[in-house]
Amino acid sequence: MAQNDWRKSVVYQIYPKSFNDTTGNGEGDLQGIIEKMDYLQYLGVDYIWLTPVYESPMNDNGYDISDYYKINEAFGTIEDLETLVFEAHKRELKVMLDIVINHTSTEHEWFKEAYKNKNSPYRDYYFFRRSANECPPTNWESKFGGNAWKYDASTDEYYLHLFDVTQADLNWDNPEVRHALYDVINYWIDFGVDGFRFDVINLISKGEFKDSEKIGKEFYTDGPRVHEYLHEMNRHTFGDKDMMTVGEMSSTTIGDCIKYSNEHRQELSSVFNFHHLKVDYINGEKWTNAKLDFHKLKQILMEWQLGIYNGKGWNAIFWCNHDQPRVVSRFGDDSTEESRQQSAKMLATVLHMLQGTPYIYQGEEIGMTDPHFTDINQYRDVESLNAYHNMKNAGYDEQEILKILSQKSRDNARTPVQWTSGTQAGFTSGESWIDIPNNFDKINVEAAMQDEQSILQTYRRLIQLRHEYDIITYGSVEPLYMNHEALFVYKRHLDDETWLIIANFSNEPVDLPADIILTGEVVIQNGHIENGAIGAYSAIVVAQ
Ligand code: TEU
Repeated sequence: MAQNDWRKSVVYQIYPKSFNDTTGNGEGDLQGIIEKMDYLQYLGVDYIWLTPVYESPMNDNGYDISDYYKINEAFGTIEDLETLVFEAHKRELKVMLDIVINHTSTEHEWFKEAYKNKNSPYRDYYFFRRSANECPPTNWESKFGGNAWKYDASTDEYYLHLFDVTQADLNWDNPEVRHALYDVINYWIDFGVDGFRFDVINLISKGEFKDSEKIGKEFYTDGPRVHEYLHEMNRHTFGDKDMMTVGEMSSTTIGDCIKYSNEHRQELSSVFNFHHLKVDYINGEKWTNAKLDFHKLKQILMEWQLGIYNGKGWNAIFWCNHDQPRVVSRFGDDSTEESRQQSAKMLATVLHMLQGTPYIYQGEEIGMTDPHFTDINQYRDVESLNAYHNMKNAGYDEQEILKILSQKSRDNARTPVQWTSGTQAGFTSGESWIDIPNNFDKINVEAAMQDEQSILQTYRRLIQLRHEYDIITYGSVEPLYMNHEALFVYKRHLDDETWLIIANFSNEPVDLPADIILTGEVVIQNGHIENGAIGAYSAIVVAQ
């Protein structure tokens, strides 16, 4: 168990547009990240992951890349990124870049060539298809709404876009495409980064283009040649380097994730899956209002804990990212200051004691909340705006739509990091590109750094614990009391050590089951335990 094993790492995710603005244009930039490097060191994380900073028309905030080798001017220059990597390394922080290679922007040179000339070699970089009738080639749906094929009258063909119409899917079956993408990865390895997050990487191998009963997912999710392609990518790029990689896997399975992340298969180091974040969907449908299904949450997390470990594979563990609402508003309780503080600490503890690599999304460490927007004009995200129009067309009432958006929109995560109680939360000297929740006077980094009891201090302690105690990284997991209404309980075991983790997800004290023995050393705790009951949103970890 090497001291520098990447498995002991904690990753901090940065969404540059909302992190810190140094130019006053209302959008974050690379210099803004450099400015906060000491803060990241203070937090104690090992890696920072930057969501895409490449040239992009920004229809999907950088997940629509128009040039893999250039930096988006809005974020800065290539020299800024060099400085960022240098400043990070100086502080023993590693840098991961986001690689989006399932699709490119339609502004990418490859697509522009492909689009204007049917005989161009670039045509086969994408999926252009004819249809036998008036309908698109298949009935597959875009993840952002509508059919996944866009018609081009000039050639009477359609191209495939699983996401926005400006994000055209790349044809990985074409070896030229694959090698062009490996060149991109190698360029950034030579640049000096330490790892990669691969966007929707389990969608790269499309199966047959046939009509679907399930919006098309079954044809391209964990598709027929995906493992072969990832192994090939590994061999041509990072495989023999000291790098950490994580693949974002959409609607995947445990079996496939073991294959993606099993070290002997030489694909990726680890995987993200989202099943535990669909526990407030109705029948798998995101654009609904639903409460957390607590049993389902425990069941899914534990199924993955038990399924993927013991040397089989490696998971990323996370509550938040730039696509998900803020966890304290979602599975915790932001209705009072006390419940926000306690539930954010409890959620952090319950997650960071699991096996896997924890990811902290900017602002999560200070318990930032959803902004609770009330007007459609406050939203910026292409997916949310599409969903709004689709729900309107389907006859939903405006208030109902706004309620759903305020629970589910990706913009919930995208409001700026609240640095201070000053103007614009210390994020910009101009005006932020998206509204800032009005709780920044209390919830901000400056205040959290001064308060010894803050959520931030809980996160710092959890990170230190992971670095100090091997049981958190390597220990096996034993789920307990799975049917309990309010408690999330499990044990970790390593050699002769046992740690017990108990978390109360409810807003009132809960009696501990009579056979729970709390003797041992308290490793971390928030809230209190009195007369055999654990307080509302409290959590405790005991080394026994
Ligand atoms: O997201 C992939 C993905 O499927 C989601 O998490 C997506 O945001 C969700 O399904 C919407 O309901 C990745 C990126 O994280 C996301 O920001 C991009 O928009 C998307 O890929 C396309 O590149």
